[in-house]
Amino acid sequence: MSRPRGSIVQFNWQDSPEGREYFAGILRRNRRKIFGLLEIPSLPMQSPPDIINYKIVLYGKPGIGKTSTIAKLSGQEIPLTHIETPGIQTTVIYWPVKLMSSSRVLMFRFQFWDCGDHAMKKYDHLLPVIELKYQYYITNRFDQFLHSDITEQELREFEEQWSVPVLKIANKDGPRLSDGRGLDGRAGILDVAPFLNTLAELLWQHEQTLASRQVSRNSSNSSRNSADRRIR
Ligand SMILES: Nc1nc2c(ncn2[C@@H]2O[C@H](COP(=O)(O)OP(=O)(O)O)[C@@H](O)[C@H]2O)c(=O)[nH]1
Ligand SMILES: [Mg+2]
Repeated sequence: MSRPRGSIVQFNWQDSPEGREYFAGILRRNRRKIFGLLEIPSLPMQSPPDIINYKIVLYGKPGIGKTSTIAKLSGQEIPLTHIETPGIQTTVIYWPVKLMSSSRVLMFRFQFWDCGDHAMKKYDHLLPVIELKYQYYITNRFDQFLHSDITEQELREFEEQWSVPVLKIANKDGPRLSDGRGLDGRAGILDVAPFLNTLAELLWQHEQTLASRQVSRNSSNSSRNSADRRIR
């Protein structure tokens, strides 16, 4: 049974003094920093968090907003028109979160894979063999819907009916910096925080469930083993 959203991860932490200190590591001169494959953010020295790696593959029909979603999440400008994504583009997004229970900070490192239409067709034999650990459904264009068009209730019903968590996003550029040097990184972080906090929370929750199943399997194995020993 999944716990309600926001009960594992502190959803407003990015706006607190401590949160700002960690989020400063993913900003450079007030814009979102672009990370190379081997780069890591500078982190507060006194308590460096564990880094948790995930590969997130976005797939779906052309023009539905995969590239725009990654642009929004990484603080880059949204493409105004649909241009076919060449090959497979990867983008690294670091996202620190604070857990409710232990006050532990975790640094998620999401490596987003944006599969272009051509690459998708060319390598579609790969999809069944990529081991998809978890599947989520992303719904975008939330900037265009009036709130009454799709209610939270309908989203929750969809999640229950299909047993898949839904993440929603509005791929629309946030405010620009006053000197015109691009998008305001901090404002962008607040915009995407509900999405990335939810993603981190879902993954953390799934991992905890797997780990506890493993522990109970191990302990039932070890009690069976000790019973075996007693019988012998
Ligand atoms: N208004 C609005 N437009 C969006 C949104 N997401 C994507 N788009 C637009 O949809 C078009 C196609 O998106 P794109 O990311 O290139 O699709 P892809 O082929 O799945 O990568 C782009 O022109 C975007 O501006 C959204 O959430 N809101
Ligand atoms: Mg694309």
